[in-house]
Amino acid sequence: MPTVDARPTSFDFDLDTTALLVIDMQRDFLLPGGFGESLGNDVSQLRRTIAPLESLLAAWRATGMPIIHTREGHKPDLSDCPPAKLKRGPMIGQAGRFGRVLIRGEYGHDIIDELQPLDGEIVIDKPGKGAFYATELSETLEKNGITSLVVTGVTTEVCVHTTVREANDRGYECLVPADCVGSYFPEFQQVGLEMIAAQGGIFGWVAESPAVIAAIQE
Ligand code: TIU
Repeated sequence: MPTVDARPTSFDFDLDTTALLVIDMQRDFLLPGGFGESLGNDVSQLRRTIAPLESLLAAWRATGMPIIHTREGHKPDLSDCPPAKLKRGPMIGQAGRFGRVLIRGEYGHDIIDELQPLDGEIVIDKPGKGAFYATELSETLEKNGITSLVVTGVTTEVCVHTTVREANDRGYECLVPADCVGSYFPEFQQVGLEMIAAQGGIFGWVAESPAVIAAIQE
């Protein structure tokens, strides 16, 4: 059984029951000139996750273990966007540099070129921050016999955290590679990771991706 050097303890996982989750690596959040940057955010804080994620994805693909990508967004008529979310995110559905912001089918809503899903990889569209809410993720994991998740993507304290919390309550073991998750805010990155591994691993484990890659290549 592969073992990863992680916080707060080592993380043991079974190659047959572990999936890689790549959360919301979308152009709207990551591209210079896109929605995220238009809000005044520093996208370089997210873009530093791209190279480590490319390496982790390549290693994961070589094992044949499941890979699930998610995208945050809404139907073109916004019928799946709660008014409360729209009120605090008035740009949603408006014209942005890369199409209507966070709308399915728009260029900006899709995953960045470097991390495009390959045929056979699962893509889950989600209207919320968590990947379990109003999606087919639970059924997909059950169908594939998955009990552990390696959770990556953006942003650390928003969609990654919400998903890890949802997964934890559903009984999944979650490992978060620190270099493969990113926040626009360095202080949230740091404390977001600390919160996961605190109290003996209140939500899961935190590691570095080279340790995960070494473990799956053993
Ligand atoms: N994917 C995700 O985290 N969505 C967000 O809106 N994140 C922010 O940090 N705004």
